[in-house]
Amino acid sequence: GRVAVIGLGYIGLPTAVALATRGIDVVGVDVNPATVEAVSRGQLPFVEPDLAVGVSGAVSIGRLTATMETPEADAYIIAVPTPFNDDHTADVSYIEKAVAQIAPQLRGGEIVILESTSPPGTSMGISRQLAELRPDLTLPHASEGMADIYVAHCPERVLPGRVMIEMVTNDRVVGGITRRCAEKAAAIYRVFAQGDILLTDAASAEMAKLTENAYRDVNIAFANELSLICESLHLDAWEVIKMANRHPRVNILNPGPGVGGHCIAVDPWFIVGAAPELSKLIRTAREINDHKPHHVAQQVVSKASRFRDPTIACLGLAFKANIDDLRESPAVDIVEEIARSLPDVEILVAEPFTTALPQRLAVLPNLRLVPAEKAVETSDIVALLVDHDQFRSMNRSWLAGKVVYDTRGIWR
Ligand code: SAJ
Repeated sequence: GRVAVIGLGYIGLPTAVALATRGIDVVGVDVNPATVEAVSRGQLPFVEPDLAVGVSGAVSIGRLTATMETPEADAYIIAVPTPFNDDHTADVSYIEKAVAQIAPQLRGGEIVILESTSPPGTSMGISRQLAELRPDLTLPHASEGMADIYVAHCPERVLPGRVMIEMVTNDRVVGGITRRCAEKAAAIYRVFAQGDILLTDAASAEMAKLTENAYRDVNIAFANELSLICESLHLDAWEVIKMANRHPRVNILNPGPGVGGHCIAVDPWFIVGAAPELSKLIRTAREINDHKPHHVAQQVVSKASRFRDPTIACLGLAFKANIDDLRESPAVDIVEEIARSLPDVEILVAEPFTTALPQRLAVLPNLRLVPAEKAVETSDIVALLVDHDQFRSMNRSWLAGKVVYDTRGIWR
């Protein structure tokens, strides 16, 4: 059969490649003409290790094509973004648009799989939307027995930077509107998944995915709160955590400058949205992690007040170590806040994974992107914001005599 993957982003494209390189005919669908063009030529629209060779291979053997029109297919995998609105509610409009374009193609017997991380109830919503658009077809939520169309949720859980490995090796959760839906969806993932495939209902699968990222967020918040407490007590949080972690049942994560990325800083809000009165810890964790960049910026600003005409080095802009992704990055927020708070102070920014400052920073006249060595050399204050390997292995003697604010604890 043919699989249509809707959304050729960080998840959709690797999924399309994983299926196509194992002999499945895959049509990738995207609203962005540049993405469709790149993939059609066998090229990558973004950077992810090992994906480039997969795309060029899948396209050259004729198993992967890309288009802007949703085609007829036997299975549809929806992998579009679910951002959140200003009030932290989920924006499922991209999913609804994808479903609206799938609906006219259906003949009966197809499966529609939602991969996008979504609030509980979204898969059921897809089934209802399809029922409205196609009253001639039976949808699983409406029938006790057989349905014409199957709907399931199969959330991705791959780590950016390790997508091609984790896509194959991770266990997968597959939740169906009915058991039959889950079984049908599982058959598709068995084509490439080597991990276990766990069958459940759609809402449990939705909640399981959100729970994974909320768990990580809460644990990072615990570490971040500890770091604030230790700082106020003039203690080294990393030393305290290292000691505590030698207890056999304690495993505290690393404090940092805040939580970035498109998942962990977003998904917990979908749980809060589903049960606002009950999600006290999850909401507070989000607030602690969201507050951390402001705290870091203000610490650096207060250190600057000790100098008459200081220069500040900020090392790192990415949202985490050793990747080029600057979107939703606490480091970018911190650098912007420092630069805006100290308009007369020169700020030297080092980010080995980029050649240009993001627009938000490029407009600030007191900011410059320079190599790390130069930034450190010419500065009075050094703020370490990302634990890139390059910064870890930096010659420590460069830091002698500088005021250092290490938000990742890599230079202790
Ligand atoms: N961070 C810390 N301290 C830590 C760990 C992380 O401050 O101890 C920060 C990072 O610097 C970064 C943020 O948290 O700013 C998130 O980084 P991450 O590596 O924890 O996670 P992501 O966003 O790259 O990917 C997560 C993963 N989820 C979990 O580990 C539970 C991944 O498996 C998911 O597939 C992905 O979210 C997703 O798409 O949902």
